[in-house]
Parts: sequence; structure tokens; C-alpha cells
Amino acid sequence: MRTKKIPKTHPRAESLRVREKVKEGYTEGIMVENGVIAHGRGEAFDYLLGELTIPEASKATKVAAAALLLANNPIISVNGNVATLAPKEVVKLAESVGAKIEVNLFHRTLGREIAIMKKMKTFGAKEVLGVGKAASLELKGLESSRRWVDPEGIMTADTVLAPLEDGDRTAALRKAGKTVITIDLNPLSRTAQTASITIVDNIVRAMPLIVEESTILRKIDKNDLKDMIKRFDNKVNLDKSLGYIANRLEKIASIRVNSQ
Ligand code: PTJ
Repeated sequence: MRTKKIPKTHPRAESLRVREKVKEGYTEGIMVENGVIAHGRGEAFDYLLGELTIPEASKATKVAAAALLLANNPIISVNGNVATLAPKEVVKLAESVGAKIEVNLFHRTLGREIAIMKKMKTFGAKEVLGVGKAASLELKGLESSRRWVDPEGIMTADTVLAPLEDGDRTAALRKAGKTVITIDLNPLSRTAQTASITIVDNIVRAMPLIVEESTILRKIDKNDLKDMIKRFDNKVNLDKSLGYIANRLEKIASIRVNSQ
């Protein structure tokens, strides 16, 4: 069902516009019901952040772009939410850093894999790995359908960008020696805490920023990029992200208390 046009002046216009995309992704069979629920959890955390890219997210975004540029075999893992909310940026980033694209689903069906592959191709992807029998190898230490990976892709990648991921696969990928970059609005999630580089931001804001950073950092000396990664501490950055939320809530609460 089509919704009425969202007024530009609505204070939550952007969030409502993204909801429309979510509805479309679900109707197209790309996003699954659980993905819609996961999006709701994301929205709640975005509300706490103030629906903007916080300084810690900008920092992690730069480091993520550097890691992708330095990787020998980078890959972008795409699920239903990612294909719904940032298909264009996934293709742009893959081109910019020379990464492959692989479909990897928690709620795996061949129909969804094909729908996601087609969507990515509509946005210019030349090749999409992990569809059907191509996902022929099992990632050790995982029980979910996410364990099925493409030998040409995730299995042999050294760096995996896996936005809106689940904790089990993040841990399994790390255990397999890979650098895992994630985008997750919840700084407390297992994925956020387990990844090598966590961008605590909404995927709709983070993906265009990584694309932009990758084009800037491409011109920078590789040793400087390596230094940037060495200096980054994901745990510290996550703690600061939590601190940002805590300070923001404290400020809002004290304003309310003082005006009573
Ligand atoms: O398409 P599938 O079958 O692979 O399923 C995808 C979902 C998202 C359903 C699956 O991966 C899942 O269940 O994920 P989780 O474990 O709910 O984790 C999703 C994480 O993404 C949560 O921590 C959310 O807070 C976060 N999140 C949700 N929406 C956004 C987000 N992070 C960034 N941007 C968002 N828009």
C-alpha cells in the first residue's frame, strides 16, 4: 500500500522516508520480516544518537575505508536490509576499493538470494557471489545459514564489510583470521563488540561516507593508512560512542528536570 507523501517539514521526515524503503524492500521479497524488526531496533538506537553521524562514527568510517583500501581481497557481504537500504553505495564502494560483493543471508532462500542479486545488478554490480550452489563451503563454528559461503568470496577474503550482522558470524569470521568491519547502530550488540572496526551509525548515512572516504584516502600513502589502522582501538571507540549517548541523555534529562 502506498503511503501519503511525507511532508518535508516533518521533524522525522528522513526516518519516515527510510521506512518507506523498508516497506518496499519487504514487498519486493528482499527484506525479511525479521529484518523489519531489526530495523526498528536500529531506529531506537538512532533516536538515542540524535539521528546523526557522531564523531566516533566518522573516525571509524575513515579507518574502515583505509582497511578496505589496504586489503588484498576485500568483500562486501550483503543481506536483505543492506540490499534494501544501500544498494547503490555497495556497488560504488566495491568499485572504489576493488571489493567483491556476496549475498549472505540469515533467513536464506534461493528466491531472496536471486532477488538481491538482481537488485544489486540493477545498481551496476557486475558479479554477485554466494547465490545458490555457489555458496558451497561452510564457515567453521557457525550453525546458521550464514555459514554457507562462496569459495571465490567470503571464504578467501581477508577483509569483510558485513553491515547489520549477527554476532555469531562476526565471531566466526574473526576466528578465521579476517578483518571484520561492521555498521551497527547498537554499540552494545555482540557484532559491534566483536568486529575489528565498528561504525556506530545508520547504514543510510555510513555507506555514502565510506564511499567518499575511500576516494579521498586512495590518494594517501599506504604507510599512512597502516598507521591510521594501528592507532585505532575499536573498544575505546565503542566506549566513546556509548559515552556520547549517555552524555546526550543526561543533558536532555537535566534540561527537563531544571525546567520543571
Ligand atoms: O536478510 P537476512 O536474512 O540476512 O537477515 C538480516 C537481519 C538484519 C534480520 C539479521 O542479520 C538479524 O537478525 O540481525 P540482528 O541480529 O537483528 O542485527 C542487526 C543489527 O543491526 C542490530 O544491532 C540493529 O540495531 C542494527 N541495525 C538495524 N537497522 C540498522 C542497524 N544498524 C545500522 N543501520 C540500520 N539502518
